[in-house]
Amino acid sequence: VIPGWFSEISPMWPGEAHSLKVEKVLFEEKSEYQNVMVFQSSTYGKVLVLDGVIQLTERDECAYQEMITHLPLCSIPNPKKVLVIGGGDGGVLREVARHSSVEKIDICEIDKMVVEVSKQFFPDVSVGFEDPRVTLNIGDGVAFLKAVEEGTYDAVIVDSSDPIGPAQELFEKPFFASVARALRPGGVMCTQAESIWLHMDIIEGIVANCRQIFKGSVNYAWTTVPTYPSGMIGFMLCSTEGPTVDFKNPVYSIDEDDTQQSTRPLKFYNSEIHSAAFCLPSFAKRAIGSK
Ligand code: AAT
Repeated sequence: VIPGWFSEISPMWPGEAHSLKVEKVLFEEKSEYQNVMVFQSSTYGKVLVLDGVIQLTERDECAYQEMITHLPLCSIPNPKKVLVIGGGDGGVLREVARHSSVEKIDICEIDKMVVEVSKQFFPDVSVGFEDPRVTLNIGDGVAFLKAVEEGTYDAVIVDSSDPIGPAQELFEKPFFASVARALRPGGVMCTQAESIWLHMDIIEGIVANCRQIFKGSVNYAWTTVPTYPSGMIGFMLCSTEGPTVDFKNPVYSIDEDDTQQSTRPLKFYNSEIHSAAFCLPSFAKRAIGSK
């Protein structure tokens, strides 16, 4: 450990640790679920850390939040009801709110301290909570989904932390089954699906589970996020039986019709990068396959 630097050390990426220079620790407290820390970095703005793992930095959060949101929402026409699991910082809500077709945005985050800390230190991210279409539920996403009426949502976005800690069940088959149940026919799920450089075993497990549960399309996409382990992170995109969803060819071009364009233009996502996100390196293509 280098003094004055934050190093992201975890058994999920043994033998490596990305480091950021710390200007000042702004917050550190233990919540009911995890250790919550915010620091000012020298070059990535403020950083949110849960149990020693970077969840977002001000500089590169756009690459994650825009992709995890617009990949699913631009793949279907006129999404109306959207559920976010996790995502207590509000960044995914901010992105969902760009879609003028959306009428209702539910979010279920397990840890209210994440919401409070985001409102205090990350106003440009937590701005997502200000949209009147948003209803915040504090609780476990697994339990929340079990209580949802069948066929409620057009899209479910799982903005989850890594499968060590409170998010473990969000990577398991029963959870995917309740997501599929909560979706309308031809509805879509996008879930945080880790790195092809570090977690091919986890990804293969997610893919196998999703192929069994989701009878529509099942595709892996990815984006670059410099402050996430290995500098990239992937998403699992799935659709339920019903109208076919062709994830690789978006049906909606938000880049041209962005209701919030004037306040905060999209920094990362566009239709070209949407399609490109599904192109996989050969080793990943062999392991994941395509359908
Ligand atoms: N948008 C920031 C990126 C995240 S946040 C993941 C969120 O999921 C956290 O706020 C965490 O409290 C919440 N969470 C974890 N488990 C549950 C659960 N069971 N139900 C509801 N919410 C939950 C993800 C960063 C990925 C990091 C990659 N290394």
